Amino acid sequence: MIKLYHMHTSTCSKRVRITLAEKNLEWESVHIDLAKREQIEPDYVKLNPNGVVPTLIHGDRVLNESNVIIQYLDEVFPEPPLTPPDPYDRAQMRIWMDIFEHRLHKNINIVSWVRQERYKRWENMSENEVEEVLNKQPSPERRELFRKRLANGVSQEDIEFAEARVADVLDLMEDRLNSGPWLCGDAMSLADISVVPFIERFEANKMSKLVDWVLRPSLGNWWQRMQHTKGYKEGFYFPPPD
Ligand SMILES: N[C@@H](CCC(=O)N[C@@H](CS)C(=O)NCC(=O)O)C(=O)O
Repeated sequence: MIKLYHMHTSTCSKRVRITLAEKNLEWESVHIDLAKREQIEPDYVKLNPNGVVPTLIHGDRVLNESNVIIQYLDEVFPEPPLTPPDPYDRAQMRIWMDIFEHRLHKNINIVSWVRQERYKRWENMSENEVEEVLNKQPSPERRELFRKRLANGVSQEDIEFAEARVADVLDLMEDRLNSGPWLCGDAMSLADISVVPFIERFEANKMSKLVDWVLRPSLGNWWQRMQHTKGYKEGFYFPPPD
């Protein structure tokens, strides 16, 4: 039995839903509402010590980290394979996934704070309430990140720097996709799945240059291809809870 703790709009949750759909796996949904801070409730933190989504439960096994979860799923449910057979291609796949999490996701998150108005989750709270929520954050890094953002905000300069770092990653992808339809190997892999949820986020964040496919035509073609995959069609969207 597979149970996924996720949020309908979360990019990391989408990675897992897309992989589950590609593999045609049945799963039970437990929706975690980040705006209501359900991710830092003590019962959930027992499953995910960082207080983030997603978390996957497979039988009695608990897994965190979306890129690790999708690698686990691909190993346990090998059909259809989403990892290239060649060890070098597999290494490249993991490098891409690392770039997507630690460069792309990290920088998108900075932009989303302003453009997706994430700061509004902290409005209309007294100083004590803010402090209480910060202290409930299980991860010291996230606690400090929120504390700094609430104190100093995110400047236009920060946004421009973050957007430029995302553009660097897209340039790397364009370069790679000039010589083949997928990021590594001959078929779609977990690397492609790991990044695809972010493309829609560029539009939502009004990062129009990043979705101007005249500037990056190979990436635009890849994006078209990805939207036609079973995983994307079935896993990207999840109905919001009532
Ligand atoms: N590296 C983690 C990152 C997870 C993460 O940042 N999840 C976001 C949603 S995409 C979250 O739960 N944020 C909670 C918050 O903002 O407090 C993973 O890939 O699973």
